Amino acid sequence: MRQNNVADSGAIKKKMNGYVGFSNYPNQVHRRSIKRGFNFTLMVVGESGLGKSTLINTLFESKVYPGRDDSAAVGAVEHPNGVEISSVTADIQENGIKLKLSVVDTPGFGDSINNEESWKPIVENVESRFDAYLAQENRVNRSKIVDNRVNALLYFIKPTGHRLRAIDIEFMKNLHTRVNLIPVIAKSDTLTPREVEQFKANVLADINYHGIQIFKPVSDEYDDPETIADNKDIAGKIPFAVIGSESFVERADGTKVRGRQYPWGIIEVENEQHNDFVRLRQMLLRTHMEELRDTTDVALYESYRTQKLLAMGHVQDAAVFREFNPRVQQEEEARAHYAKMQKLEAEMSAVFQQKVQEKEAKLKQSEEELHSRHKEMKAAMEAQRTALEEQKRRAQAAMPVPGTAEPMYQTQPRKDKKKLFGGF
Ligand SMILES: Nc1nc2c(ncn2[C@@H]2O[C@H](COP(=O)(O)OP(=O)(O)OP(=O)(O)O)[C@@H](O)[C@H]2O)c(=O)[nH]1
Ligand SMILES: [Mg+2]
Repeated sequence: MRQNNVADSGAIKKKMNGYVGFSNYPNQVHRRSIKRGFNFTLMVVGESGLGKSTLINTLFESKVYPGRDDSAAVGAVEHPNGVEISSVTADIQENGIKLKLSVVDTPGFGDSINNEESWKPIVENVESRFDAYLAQENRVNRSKIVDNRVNALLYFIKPTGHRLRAIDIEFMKNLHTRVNLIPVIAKSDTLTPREVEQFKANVLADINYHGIQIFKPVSDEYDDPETIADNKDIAGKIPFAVIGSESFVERADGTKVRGRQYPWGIIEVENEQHNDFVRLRQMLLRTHMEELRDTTDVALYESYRTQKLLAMGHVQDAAVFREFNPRVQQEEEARAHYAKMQKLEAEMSAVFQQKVQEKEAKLKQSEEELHSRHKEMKAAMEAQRTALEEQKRRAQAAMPVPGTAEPMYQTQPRKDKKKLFGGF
């Protein structure tokens, strides 16, 4: 069932099954994001028939975390620049944090007469999203900015098993300063595991040779060992070898999983031994979502904006303007990221300390209250005891002394009493 063929439907309703996990990472979440929710836009591009639409459906329908189903979704369609581009959108809410996930599907290229400029409509689309954002930034009321900038672009590479083709290199070179480029090897089930490894190496070599910037998870010395290991693992999988499937296959143990059936066996989408789909999804939606958004905002968009303003004849402060140098930029991003983390940490520790102080003050207060209550009760008991002792003493005094018949004191005879009051 093809679900994102939206040329005429107008809207797609989609459900993101299961628990995504983006809210699990406190360092991924700005306070602003918590309050208003945030957007994440993923775009898929590549030659026709490489499984882009299939992968999108796989992504939306795969269970990220089995056993939970807590999302509702709305759909959207876009037609910027006249390119038939459709997007599938899901509104996901997790732990009170809202995420609007949009996956933009583009029609495959490679089948048109003019292949040389197949990247053009994509660049135009990506830039038009920057323009839309820029226009909103320049408005007086900036409180309701809609952010549809592309945060990551999956570029589908044909599984030839050889090297990158000219069309791939051309595309990536034209896009790498505009988007977080994530190359994936399409339909990786058509290659053997050995071929996949070799092909990955060739692709990476070509990417390096041509100076193409791709998105790579980078660790710094402040990351915890687990994150460092995770980043290394993810980085080692690039370019991700993926498979997509919209149907289920039966495993030897009888369970049904998303995958592809072959005469010799099955390939499972969500099996890390079979392909890198799970790792890719993890990186996009969990571990590196915030980093991808940050890079889009502070590096890619900023550099576009600077160029645009310069082209429009604005004189830019030399301190603000800098040549686009990916390495310098990366270092700056790392520094900015570190500063952000430090700030976050300081904020968190301040909040923590405040909470501790409040707790301590409260404890102290209730301790004091207890103490004074204790004192009051003690005084009351003391008073009661004195009173009782007084009573006891009097009662003892009233008792006849053993051995004498006479009481110790006598009441006045009645007639005296009368006499006493007689005068009134
Ligand atoms: N072997 C294999 N086939 C796949 C895979 N993913 C998709 N296909 C098949 O490839 C064909 C094309 O898939 P689509 O998802 O329509 O490809 P597309 O990239 O969206 O193509 P366009 O929309 O024309 O650009 C379909 O028959 C899919 O079933 C995969 O991972 N492995
Ligand atoms: Mg398609």
